[in-house]
Amino acid sequence: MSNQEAIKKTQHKLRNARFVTVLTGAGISADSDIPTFRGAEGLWKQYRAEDLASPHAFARDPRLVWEWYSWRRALIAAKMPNCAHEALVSMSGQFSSFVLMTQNVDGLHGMAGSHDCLEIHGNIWKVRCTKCSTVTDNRDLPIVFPPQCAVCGGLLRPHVVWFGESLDSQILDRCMCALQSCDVLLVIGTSGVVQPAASFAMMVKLAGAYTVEINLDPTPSSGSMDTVIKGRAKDVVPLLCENFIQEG
Ligand code: BJW
Ligand code: ZN
Repeated sequence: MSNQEAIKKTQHKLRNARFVTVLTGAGISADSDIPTFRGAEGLWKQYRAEDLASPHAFARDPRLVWEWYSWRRALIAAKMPNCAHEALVSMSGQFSSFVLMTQNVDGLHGMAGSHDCLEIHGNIWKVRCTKCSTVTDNRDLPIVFPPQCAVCGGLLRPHVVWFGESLDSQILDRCMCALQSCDVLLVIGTSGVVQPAASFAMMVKLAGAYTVEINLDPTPSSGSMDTVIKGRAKDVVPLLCENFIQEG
């Protein structure tokens, strides 16, 4: 199927869909100039994931982990949502049910206007106390180390999900409901290697829904998708949405 045919097919599926679910990854924010994790320019080229994004790394050297998060917070603070984030906001009102879930911690979906976005890996603009688990919004730049909990004085950590940690069970339950009931799943800008999100498309397919991948490059999941659209999120997603609104 050519790219143009894949886009047309997806537009058609969306026009006939009632329940739509969307999973996004770092690729959608790459179009807002936020680095992805994997790939030639990815963050993991410079840093080892297990040295920074794991509970073990934080226990060993919380200052180092906070330095990395402070650097990323400063980088993200200057970035804005792009037209792919915005197109998903426009799309959200067009269906009986529209559920957006993201692996991104940058908060750009919320900034674009997607207020119910399920942030399955947390949010870089929140901190959590390692002692009393209180979660608070925090946009301080830079973070003064050691950041301390206002409630109990414990050490604060980024409110994100590291390797080996469980996802928030309430958020995961909401994801499962949306995956089991959707007619169409759009998977945008994720390499599809990190669990459990990497299994979402397969779950949806087994439940009988239509799966579409939008990505610059093929991924391990591409072969099992119903349709693959090759391209940048900022070019493809608005196209799907515009056509839907015009013809819907
Ligand atoms: C574009 C583009 C453009 C670029 N337009 N596209 C089962 C089997 C094996 C292992 C496991 C398993 N279950 C759990 C695990 C362990 C682990 C895991 O999956 N490991 C694998 C790597 C092997 N998972 C976990 O530990 C998870 N917890 C869990 O499952 O708990 C239960 C459990 C624990 C332990 C054992 C068993 C069960 C938690 C995962 C947490 C991931 N955390 C991170 C860091 C978050 C905080 C932070 O940001 O600092 O989340 S890692 C990092 O990867 C980040 C991302 O959200 C995540 C996914 O990355 P994403 O979004 O896919 O980005 P990239 O860079 O990989 O890809 C970008 C894509 O965009 C590419 O495809 C490009 O082509 C594309 N692209 N420009 C469109 N313009
Ligand atoms: Zn506390």
